[in-house]
Amino acid sequence: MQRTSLYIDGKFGAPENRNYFPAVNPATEEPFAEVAAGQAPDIDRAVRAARRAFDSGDWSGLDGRQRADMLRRVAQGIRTRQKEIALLETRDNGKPIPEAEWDVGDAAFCFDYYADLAEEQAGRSPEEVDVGDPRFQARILREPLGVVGAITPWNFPLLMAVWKAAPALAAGCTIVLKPSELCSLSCHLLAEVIDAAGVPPGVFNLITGTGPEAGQALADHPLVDKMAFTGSVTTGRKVMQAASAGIRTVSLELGGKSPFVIFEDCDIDKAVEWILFGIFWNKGEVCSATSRVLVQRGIFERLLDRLRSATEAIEIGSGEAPGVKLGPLVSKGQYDKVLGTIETGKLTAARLVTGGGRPANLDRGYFLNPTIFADVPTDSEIWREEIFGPVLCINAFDTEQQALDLANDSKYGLAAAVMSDDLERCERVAAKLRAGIIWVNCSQPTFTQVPWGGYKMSGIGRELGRAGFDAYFETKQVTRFDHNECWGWYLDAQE
Ligand code: TXE
Repeated sequence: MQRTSLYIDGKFGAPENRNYFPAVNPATEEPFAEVAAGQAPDIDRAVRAARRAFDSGDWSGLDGRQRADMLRRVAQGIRTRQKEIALLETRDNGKPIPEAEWDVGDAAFCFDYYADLAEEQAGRSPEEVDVGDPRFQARILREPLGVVGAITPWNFPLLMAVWKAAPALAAGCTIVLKPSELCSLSCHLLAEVIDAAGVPPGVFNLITGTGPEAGQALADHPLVDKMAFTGSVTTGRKVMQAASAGIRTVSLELGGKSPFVIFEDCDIDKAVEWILFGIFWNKGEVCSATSRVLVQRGIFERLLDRLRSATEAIEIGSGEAPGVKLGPLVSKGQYDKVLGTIETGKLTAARLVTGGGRPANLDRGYFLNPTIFADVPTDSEIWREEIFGPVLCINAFDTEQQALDLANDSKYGLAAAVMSDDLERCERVAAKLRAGIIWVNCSQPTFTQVPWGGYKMSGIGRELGRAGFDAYFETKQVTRFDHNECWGWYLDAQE
């Protein structure tokens, strides 16, 4: 069985304790690889390597164009190994192969995109600022922030790591990546690609391991300058608490319970297609999943009918099988959590429209039927809490204001979507939805060039786009006294 290693200071090697844990294929429930279980001593070695690499200036001091060349080699390396990485991602996570290939393509693009920004930044001169006193000259410089600790989840294992690694490396930072213990393998391949691209030792380090043993040690490490985290609110809070002890910057991308508002003037098939993609893509294990759908009453029952039949036609099975659109949930733990939440939903006054349990023909693997609840009490757990599985809640509304009130009544604010043939109305609603990502007449398409992140408890900071690059810089002012006279506060000004 394949065994993974840690990647520290440019070398692949075993964890100090020589411990490993199994990677389990969620479609078969069988272990298929052994993952290195890094712990605090490994994290410490990796952070020190990243610190040395940063402080030496071997990476941060390079011209952005040189870093860009290296990052483009990483992008090319990912593309060359796209099929291999996608297959591994599917075995580890369960997602259908076309979705995994999509992720790998996006990961390569992300490296190219930030390579372009690194190059652009290198060609820019520092901003000069008029401070209103001719004796002084002030400049604003941007410098790479330092050592980044990145903790990432299992739903897009490669992509969430790349959303952090690509801009951090492009900016000139060094990084220690701790992926989720549930899906670590594609990040191991990423380390191989980065190594082969010739990125200097210590610039990128990979420690696989559990959250409490490796993740917490990274979040607590005093030599880390910034923590970039994607995951649950509970763990995000711990990362932020640890950062408060060391006064470190954090970016947090946490959960969501995103609404999708559908007005009765729109085409029902179009709406159904985007609703399906909004909640069943990636098995609903998507932080921005539009898991609360609000449909104007005039088309509610017709749309629900069409949605039910389309949902029941979704092909469920191993992500490796052709034509499958819904793979198994990532793990036994996630399967039990989602099934448990469905059971609590059945106890409410909500109407179970379809799904609600295991597909009868699949007795192994963490498979669930795509599930829809309608007429859901808005104080119930299934309406308010993130489920992170293929479970949709759908309710009717009458007026635009009522839709907005229902949509915004959430502790989360990651994403929201609106659909109507009346574009003015879409824009009006988009302006009033309290979320960091708004989709109009669609749900979920995500582009590297635009910022990603949430309002309220969905997080702090933005990834992707220019904002995702800026997040890896410090700002420095250099103010120069440029005058022949003495300043004249304590001593007299002289000619
Ligand atoms: O998340 P965790 P889990 C939500 C989703 C899911 C729930 C639980 O609702 O059902 O969270 O998933 C690391 N110090 N999201 O338990 O624990 C962990 O090893 C430092 C939404 O997998 O947050 C992993 O690398 N790190 C989310 C990462 O945190 C710790 C995606 C995320 O795992 C740690 C994933 C600790 N004490 C889950 N404990 C999204 N926003 O997309 C764990 N980790």
